[in-house]
Amino acid sequence: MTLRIESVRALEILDSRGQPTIRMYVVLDNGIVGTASVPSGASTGKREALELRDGDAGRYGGKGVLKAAGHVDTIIGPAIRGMDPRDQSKIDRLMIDLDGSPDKMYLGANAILGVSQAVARAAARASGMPLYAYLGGVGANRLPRPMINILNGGSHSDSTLDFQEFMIVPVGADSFGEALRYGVETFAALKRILRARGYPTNVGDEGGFAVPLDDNEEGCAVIVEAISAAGYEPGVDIALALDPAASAFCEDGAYHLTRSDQGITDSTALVALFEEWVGKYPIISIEDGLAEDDWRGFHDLTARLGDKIQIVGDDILVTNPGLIARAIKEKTCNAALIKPNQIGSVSEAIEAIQLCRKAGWAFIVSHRSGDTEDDFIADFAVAMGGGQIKTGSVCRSERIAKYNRLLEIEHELDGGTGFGP
Ligand code: 2PG
Ligand code: MG
Repeated sequence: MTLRIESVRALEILDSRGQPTIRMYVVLDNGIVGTASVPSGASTGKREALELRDGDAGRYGGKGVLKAAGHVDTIIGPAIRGMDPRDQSKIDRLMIDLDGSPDKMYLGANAILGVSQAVARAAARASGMPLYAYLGGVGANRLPRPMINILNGGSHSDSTLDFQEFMIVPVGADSFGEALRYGVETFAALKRILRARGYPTNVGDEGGFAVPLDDNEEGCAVIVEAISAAGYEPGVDIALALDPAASAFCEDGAYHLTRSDQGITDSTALVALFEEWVGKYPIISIEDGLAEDDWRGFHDLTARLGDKIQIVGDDILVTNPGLIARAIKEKTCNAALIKPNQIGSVSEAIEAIQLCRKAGWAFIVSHRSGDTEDDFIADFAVAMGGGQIKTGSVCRSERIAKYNRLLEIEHELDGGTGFGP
């Protein structure tokens, strides 16, 4: 079967924060269309591939993406016209070369990733396969374990918490659907508890409650309470995971916490705090516990806790195979967050996961805090063999879209073969 890309179009649309982002349409010569919408972060790592914004203060406060859309229409589209959409890595490589910069700053990582994902979707549709099977082959039958973000702090909400994400991981559930149900019931129990204490129950960017708690640690305590109130055993049925996103409260190498823990200013004290919490709460994963430039602090945290829990690099690694390779060598963490838009193409995100697998690291496919109804990452996680997925709370449709797609995939696979490593 011959397949050719006929045309590529880009459209400026809105993300879940009401900010412009980009949607692509890749049209094949047989009329099949693949689409993809690109997400956008708030707590971005400084080494992420560049999200091109117009900078025209007269439109969307400078955040428009018409330049990136223009690059798709005038540069990327004509260059990949006539190519076979199944040549994913060839197409990605061509776009990377056309851009020519290390961080995709000329064409924009938003432009390149959108086309890359839409090409994959078009190829999957044309091949008559669901996206996860097309990208992952016949062995793609394991679901990712969800990390569900039920308290939002940091730059994702106006709650008082310094730490950005307090997540629950239904470790005792033996299927994706059951894991999700555990999460939904705990989220509901947390709402009841917060309400009973007179707290507001409005939510932050990722759908977790944005609560003015006095202390970061109270976030862990109240979640443990909610797990029990929902009828589950903390640590056995449901564990905790944190993403402090420490770059956001680190300035000139010093950490500044506003909610208690004021004595903490250096990584040694922060590592000691995490160690204490891991002894007190069923925490199984800490992402960005230290800031993106604090490779030494990360190394210390991994040396102290890496044999007990997952130490995840997000801002420090930015899904970049080069940085992941360095972190593997230096034992900086033992897991990587995988955000396709941090690196800017499907092929490079796959390469990052392959590196993790080879090193015996875990990986977590992740959404962004500004996201859309696009559910690409759900299929992508299954294609990559499961792992874990981080896609926010169990409310707000841009988060639920991914969960619903995973329920659909689980059903299609007749349950699959459980969770992937
Ligand atoms: C993170 C992400 C996603 P953002 O820090 O892990 O939860 O946030 O998209 O704002 O970078
Ligand atoms: Mg993070």
